Amino acid sequence: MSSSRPISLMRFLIEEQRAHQHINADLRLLIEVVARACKTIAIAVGKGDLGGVLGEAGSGNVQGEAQQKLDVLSNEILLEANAWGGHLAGCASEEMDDPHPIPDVYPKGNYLLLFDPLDGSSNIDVNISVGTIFSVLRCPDGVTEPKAEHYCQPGTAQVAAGYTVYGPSTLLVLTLGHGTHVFTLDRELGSFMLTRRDLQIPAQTREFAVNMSNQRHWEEPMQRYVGDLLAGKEGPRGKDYNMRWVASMVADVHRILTRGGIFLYPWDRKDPGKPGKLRLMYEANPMAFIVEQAGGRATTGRERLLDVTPNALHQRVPVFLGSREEVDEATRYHREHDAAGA
Ligand code: FBP
Repeated sequence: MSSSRPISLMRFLIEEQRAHQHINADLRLLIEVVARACKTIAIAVGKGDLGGVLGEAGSGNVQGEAQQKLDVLSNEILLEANAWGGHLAGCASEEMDDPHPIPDVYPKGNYLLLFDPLDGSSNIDVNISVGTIFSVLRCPDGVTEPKAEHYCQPGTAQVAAGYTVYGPSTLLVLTLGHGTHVFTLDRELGSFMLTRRDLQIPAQTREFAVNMSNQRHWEEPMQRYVGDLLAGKEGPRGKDYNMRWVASMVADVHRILTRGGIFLYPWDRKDPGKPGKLRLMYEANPMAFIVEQAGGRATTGRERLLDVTPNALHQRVPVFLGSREEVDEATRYHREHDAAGA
């Protein structure tokens, strides 16, 4: 970044709006409101036990998962912040079965916001980085009370996507379809400041991220692909690979955006009825948009993730994303397997 003082998120958005037609006042306001909500979540996360926010909430979500107190609190913070701004027609969350309508007392807007309010829930109580992931779609014309089917748009329809990492520093990573940019929260100023513009993921890598404990449940091409990584320079890939797995998607993806790598959460036989663990609409699609805008690649192992036609708000999908040549290689193993009709 040049020696000049970093610019704020607000100034960045205003300049994007002036320079390009892909952002208007409503979308700019929406991004600023989400960023402000993430600042509030960052404070709660930072308080930890002192704020009484650790541990389970005693309730479950539509995924059948036990909700953490911070899942529920972060969800409420995002709902409250986005209710009155007039930029949304509705929002949907990992923590809510159905879409959340904008209360009638407030004006409605043209955008739909989808979010995973607190990603990496299993890491909350052990002080490992967690985050918030969000995706923005247009509300279909003429729809005033958006239902789940109105949110089910392919990832290519996203107009913005981002994630916040609550780690040693709080980072907001954002794309509006014109590159991927990183903002660091200046805790003194209370503002997100632009610290990396137009991030580019290295095309090649020697690092992979996967939960290896699921290996025995993987299908053949996935077994062979990871087997060849582990075989290192003596194997068909001819180079040694290192492994990392934080088990917070935001942290694993941010590492990959910063220095390259491949993130893998494939389908497995552990629960054959489930097409994967991660959710398409508010985990896989926003991350795929961010990664592609940073020169990376994102597939299901077989097809481009952003081209997947959603059929349910909380549907799950296999995820392969990161350095484009490595994701192409992993996808090639699966497509050749299918072509061989094995
Ligand atoms: P949530 O915490 O939002 O449910 O997200 C799912 C997640 O925690 C991802 O962040 C992470 O990549 C993955 O699950 C970890 O899965 P596992 O515990 O199977 O390694």
